[in-house]
Amino acid sequence: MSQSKNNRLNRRNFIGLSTMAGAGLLLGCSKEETFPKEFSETYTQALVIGTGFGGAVTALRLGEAGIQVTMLERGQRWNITPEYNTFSNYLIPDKRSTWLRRRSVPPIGPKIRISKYTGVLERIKYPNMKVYNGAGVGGGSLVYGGITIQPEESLFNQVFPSEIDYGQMNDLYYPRVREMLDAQPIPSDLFEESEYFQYSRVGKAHAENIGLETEFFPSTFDWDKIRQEMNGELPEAAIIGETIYGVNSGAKKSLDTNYLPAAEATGNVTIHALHQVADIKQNDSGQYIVEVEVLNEDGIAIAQKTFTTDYLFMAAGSTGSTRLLMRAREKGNLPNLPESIGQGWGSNGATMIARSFLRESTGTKQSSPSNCAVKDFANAVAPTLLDMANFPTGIDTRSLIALGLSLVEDRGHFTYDPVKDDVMLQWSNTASNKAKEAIENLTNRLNAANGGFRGSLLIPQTIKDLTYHPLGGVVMGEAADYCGRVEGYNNLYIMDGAFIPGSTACANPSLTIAALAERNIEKILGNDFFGS
Ligand code: FAE
Repeated sequence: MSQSKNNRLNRRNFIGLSTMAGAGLLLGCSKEETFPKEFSETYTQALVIGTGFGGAVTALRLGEAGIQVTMLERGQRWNITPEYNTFSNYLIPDKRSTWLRRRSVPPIGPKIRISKYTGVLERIKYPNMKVYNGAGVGGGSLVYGGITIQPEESLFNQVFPSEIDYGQMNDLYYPRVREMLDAQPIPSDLFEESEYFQYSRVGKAHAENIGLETEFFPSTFDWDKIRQEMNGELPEAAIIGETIYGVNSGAKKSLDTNYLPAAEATGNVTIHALHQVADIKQNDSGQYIVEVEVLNEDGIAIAQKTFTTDYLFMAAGSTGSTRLLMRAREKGNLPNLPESIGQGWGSNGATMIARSFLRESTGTKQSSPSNCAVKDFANAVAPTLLDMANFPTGIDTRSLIALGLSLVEDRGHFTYDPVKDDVMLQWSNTASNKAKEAIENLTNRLNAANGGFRGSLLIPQTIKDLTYHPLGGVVMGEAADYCGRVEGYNNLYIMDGAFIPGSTACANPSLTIAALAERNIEKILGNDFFGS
């Protein structure tokens, strides 16, 4: 389609939106201050929704190939300030901690009243499952623990179809991501000598006492900055446990410090923060129309924009992309989307556990990040990886917490509610049971050999109804092909955790999501952009 016809279509759309807005004001159905005040329309060759792992990889590689890219991100851009006070305090959270809620929502610890704000951590509460996501430029990397772990081949092949070749992932795409993220394991002197990592040493020794292998996985925390925090050259941040609301010293190498600035440096990629995608449609020429609400920092829509694009990349995360695509299908905006969209969702078999009344001290100081994992792949219930985590309270609680990731088959699906125009996860109250049994099996063996009890004063025995790892909804080989092309439409791609079949095989997901995005964008560029 010619550019001028494209502009005509956009203008029609623009007038439609303006008329709707006017009607809204006349009917008094929106408060004046919450109603979008400005409208604009833009054409972009490629558009990426979301700036997390899938989106950041996609934008960089498109930009390097000379494609003009617009990235839309609902959350804010968070730059480390000279005063080192960018993010909310960890133990006493303020509004910057939380995405549009009146109470902070830490998975463990006190929930504090705050004002509604476009903070970094989102919690979505579905029946039997609470899902945590990052919100802001950098997506989940703003709130994540930096664990950059590659699944083992035999487990990977139990989850992923044979079309995803582990050898190729291992040789090309996993190393490509690790290099871009500059992910490094904990230096041995810090692990062996620092009082801040006493908890990790205890956890590792306990696992080895029952014959389990442990791994120092690469982390995207900057170990030099952690040393600087320890010796007072930087303010305390990671070393007092900052992670899930951001790290004020800048010790976390989130995507806004690597992939995203590299994408912008190509000169072809523009990131729009506080741009929340509301709806996706298609015009008569097959271009995608992306309708956006521009938010202020309190989350109030202050403008509407429409973007038109030839290539649309979905990277709003498992829950975000699935929701946008299901709504587009159910409302008839993209009616040819397959029924399989919304299916195949999994929690990555995540369960949190605590062990307490241990014989050894676990330290009064417990630094982020998590740095060592226990491999319990012969667990009698299900193969399980245990990420040993820190829970700094300032006192020696003689307890340990950890995140278990078990290879289980339970899956949920999303349904659409036309009245609310929203989707709901259907996750049964027994769906997390096998993962819980696997982690309890491991915990009981650890306690029997080393002393200790399940649970602690602060943490229940197991927390099985929440996940930091939403995966699936637009799954490879079902709702999309094996390179992320969504079924039913041309030039529509899924690049994020929604593409993954519910598990990343006993590994935290960010590395696999990014590596698959590297793989898929290489194939998409070769075939769909520059193919003969
Ligand atoms: P994600 O990174 O979630 O990015 C999606 C982006 O889309 C976000 O920036 C959203 O704000 C944005 N978005 C959503 N809806 C819209 C919309 N309508 N319009 C515009 N923008 C939108 O997606 N994984 C690890 O591997 N290691 C860890 O240590 C680890 N720790 C974690 C700790 C926490 C507390 C949490 C919540 C997660 C953790 N994860 C970890 C999981 C990891 O962050 C997650 O798997 C990835 O971030 C998912 O990447 P995606 O590209 O799927």
